[in-house]
Amino acid sequence: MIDIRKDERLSILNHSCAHLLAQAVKHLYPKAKFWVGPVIAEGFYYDIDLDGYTLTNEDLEKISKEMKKIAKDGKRIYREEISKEDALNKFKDDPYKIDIINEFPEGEVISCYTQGDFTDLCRGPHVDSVKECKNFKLLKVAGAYYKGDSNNKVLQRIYGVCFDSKEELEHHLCLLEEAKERDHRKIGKELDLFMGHELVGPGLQMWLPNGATVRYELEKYIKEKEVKLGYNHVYTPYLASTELYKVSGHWDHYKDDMFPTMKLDNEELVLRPMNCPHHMLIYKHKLHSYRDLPIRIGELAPDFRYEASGAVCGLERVRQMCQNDAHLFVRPDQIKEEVSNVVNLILDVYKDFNITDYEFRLSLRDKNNTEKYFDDDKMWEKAESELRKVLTELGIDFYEAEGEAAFYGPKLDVQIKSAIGHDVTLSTCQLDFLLPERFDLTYIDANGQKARPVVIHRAILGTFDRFMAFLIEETKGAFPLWLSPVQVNIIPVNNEYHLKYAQKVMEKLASQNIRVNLDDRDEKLSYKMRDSQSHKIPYTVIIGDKEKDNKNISYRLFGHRETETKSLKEFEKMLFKEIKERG
Ligand code: TSB
Ligand code: ZN
Repeated sequence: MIDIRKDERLSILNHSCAHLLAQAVKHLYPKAKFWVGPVIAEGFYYDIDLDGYTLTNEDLEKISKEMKKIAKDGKRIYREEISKEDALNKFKDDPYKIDIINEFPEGEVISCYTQGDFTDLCRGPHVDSVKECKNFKLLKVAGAYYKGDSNNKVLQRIYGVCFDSKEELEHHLCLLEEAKERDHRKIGKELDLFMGHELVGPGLQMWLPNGATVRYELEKYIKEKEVKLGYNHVYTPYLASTELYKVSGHWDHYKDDMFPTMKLDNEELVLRPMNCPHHMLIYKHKLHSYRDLPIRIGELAPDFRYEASGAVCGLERVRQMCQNDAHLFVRPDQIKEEVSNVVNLILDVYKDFNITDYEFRLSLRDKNNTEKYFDDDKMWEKAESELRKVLTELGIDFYEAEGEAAFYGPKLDVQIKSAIGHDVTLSTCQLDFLLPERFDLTYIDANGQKARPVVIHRAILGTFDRFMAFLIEETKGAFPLWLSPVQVNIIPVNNEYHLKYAQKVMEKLASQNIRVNLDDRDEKLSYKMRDSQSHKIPYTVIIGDKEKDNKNISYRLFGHRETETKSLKEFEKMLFKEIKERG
């Protein structure tokens, strides 16, 4: 989906359309007061004070009609530059604009744009005439606190988008519709994959049997891969003493993202937000020689983070998550090779899942934010330059983003876009010189001296939660065979004549660990066939007279109209091959 802000022409057009919206609202609601109307990735919005009135969809239609009328009139848009004093005078009845004007530094030029009977304070630039804004769509309206502060008044935020041509607008609206259809929350409900409940709370999802099956397969898949690459998996507790996080530095730099402490008698416990501290202790538990390194400790590990209730989103952003986590303890001379191995593992996994739309991001600290990031310039510079060097040498394209690092070090994040346009991190690989210091980790080097290892934190699938959200949106719920909750659905044409043989087929497949369902409901064949498709089951087997008499099966692949016939043996062989290859 296009990011409107990244296209100069579309930015100007959408910003002009926000003014057109404000003008129409002013016509229909003369008492309306306007706050700001910026361009966003999805188009534009305008925050409007309607004195407590909540706009309905019918209102949006009326506003839209008025906008069309104004656009048709085709008034020119004029720019005017005025002094602060004149601006204060001109907008004296509009407290929000006065607020903006007062924030202008003395002496700076203030510009206004006028179209017909409407003038708005604006830096510009704008298109020449309101006529250019005629291909727009108002998308929705929502409440938004003035200045984003929940102590303030709720304003009406109207969202819209504008294009140069009707065709471009329609194409964009089609994409939006498709994105809505792909939203993992919608598909998750339709396919019974996961659910939330208000009695459990925001950001706390329950994986239903279908979703749990997919997750179990993902867990097996990634664990097998990691074991082959020399990882050792552990289990560690989800709780720890607050002291652990004081040692690690989480207490100073990550406390706001954690659930509050549980105080019992003279103990203080906390739910862990990350697994690194536990893994540091596992490393420290034994003496290590330089020859033992790298040591790779992996865990499929539940973590708890106090995400804002407004920010949680289906499985994409949750408060309890399960990381596909590992910490690699390496010698400084092994950083390059181990980071490369992690990057290659990411690329290998992406190939298996056919993930092609992603970007590598080098996430750096914000030097001025000493609260969020551990304060040691030298350590940061070393870690950042090491990671940058490895990436450059690997020939990986990446962009840099300040303020996105972990508190303990810079990260190489893989960014993807969700269906509804969220930019989120899927995989991550992080370089850390700090935690080995804080936990006083050592190994014995080739000269028999104590030396400090470096830690690489990495999560390939990220969390199973977020990966599942991504996978649902990528596949639209039509999982590959090896992941499908139900792999084969058997439909007897007529229960009276074909059920017995159908049951036999089911038992045979089930005994070979194929996930199979027998649809023996007294419904029409066509209904059951449609139902099988809507549940996105990869193979639908049909058992009728021919199949029963010849002792074979006929099947239809998801999304196909043709039916193939095979002996049960051949069918099984084909399934095994496809499952094994995880194609
Ligand atoms: C990789 N200590 C490291 C670990 O060793 C760590 O915790 N890194 S992290 O903070 O970046 O989290 C790892 C991954 O978890 C992220 O890359 C992201 O894919 C996923 N993730 C983070 N927050 C959430 C959340 N609230 N919901 C779902 N997944 C999340
Ligand atoms: Zn970690």
